[in-house]
Amino acid sequence: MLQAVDTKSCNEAVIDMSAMKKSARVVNTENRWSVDEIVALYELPFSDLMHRAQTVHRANFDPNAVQVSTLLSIKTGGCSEDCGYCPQAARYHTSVEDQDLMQLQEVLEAAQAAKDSGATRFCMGAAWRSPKQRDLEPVLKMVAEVKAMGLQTCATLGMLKEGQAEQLKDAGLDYYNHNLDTAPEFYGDVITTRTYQDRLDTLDRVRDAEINVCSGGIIGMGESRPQRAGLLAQLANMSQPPESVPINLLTQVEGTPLHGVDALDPLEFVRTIAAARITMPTSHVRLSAGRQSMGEAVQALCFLAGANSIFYGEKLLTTGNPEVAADKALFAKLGIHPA
Ligand code: SAM
Ligand code: DTB
Ligand code: SF4
Repeated sequence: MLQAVDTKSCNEAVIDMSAMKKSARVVNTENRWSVDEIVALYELPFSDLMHRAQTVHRANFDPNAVQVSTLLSIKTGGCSEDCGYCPQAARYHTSVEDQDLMQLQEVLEAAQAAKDSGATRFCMGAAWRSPKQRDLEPVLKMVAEVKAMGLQTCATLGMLKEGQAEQLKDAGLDYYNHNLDTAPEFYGDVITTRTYQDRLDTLDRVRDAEINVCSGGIIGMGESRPQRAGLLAQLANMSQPPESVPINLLTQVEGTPLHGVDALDPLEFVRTIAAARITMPTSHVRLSAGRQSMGEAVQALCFLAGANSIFYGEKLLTTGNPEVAADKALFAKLGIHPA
């Protein structure tokens, strides 16, 4: 089982953890990062940090290719959890309107539209703490049919119980998104209805079912720089780091507890992308929520820092995202091609 890494005395704990992994799995014993080492990356002069990130990026990826995923909220709002950033938590009074699980046909229409506009992956998100078996059955059908359309499939449905990841794998799921959200030390300030270990257990189940892992977090929730580094250390020190690492800038939504926290300096966000790239050289780092408020220049810096995936389409789950036309224009301006 994956364990939350004690980020103060990091490396030994990580080695113990990897020794517990299944022997059949390819275990990455290189590129181990302490929190202090990651903080030291943040403290580099900006140009040195960007050069280092860009060098790592070029050694592992086409620097001008950006993977594009489209999100669809297949079940919206009314969630029992208390995630302090989330407009879909039932306990917060936000403008989100609850919506039951969508019908298969509507989901397929949205997937076709995403494919037509150039997305290669379709990610279905549900505001559940954890899917019940009766919730999962229709989602399995959606996964199978979206996959049959020639799109990569991704789902984010909350915590998975024993056996559920295998069902998703059998249906054709390529990626499962489940974020650690922040460092273990800050986690309790944001969420109390599920533990950090619950999240690690779900990621373990996804990994064991041989589904690609998509896991990252949110920056700008009032965490400190060492806590930002602590999140990256958790991800980078997994025995197999996630294939996909979404880095979200908090989208502040009125009615949520985190509405009104001090806005993050955009260059600190860029530094986080660069540190993610350096510490997880072969992972896709996704510039996720928050692009709408960033402007082109900050997004360009994020691509330079090694971000090579975005959410594409006018909506994330409940909040806005840049228009497809604006993203196409930005890609053209930067010489980026979608992958
Ligand atoms: N309910 C499932 C869960 O929490 O695992 C899946 C959907 S949940 C909305 C997926 C992720 O979206 C969260 O883990 C969080 O990282 C991100 N997210 C939610 N609200 C956000 C916000 N306001 N700003 C940035 N990211 C957000
Ligand atoms: C992730 O890391 N970011 C996406 C996706 N995984 C599911 C969600 C962002 C949600 C932003 C707030 C909203 O639109 O509700
Ligand atoms: Fe529910 Fe997911 Fe929002 Fe948390 S992030 S309140 S689990 S929908």
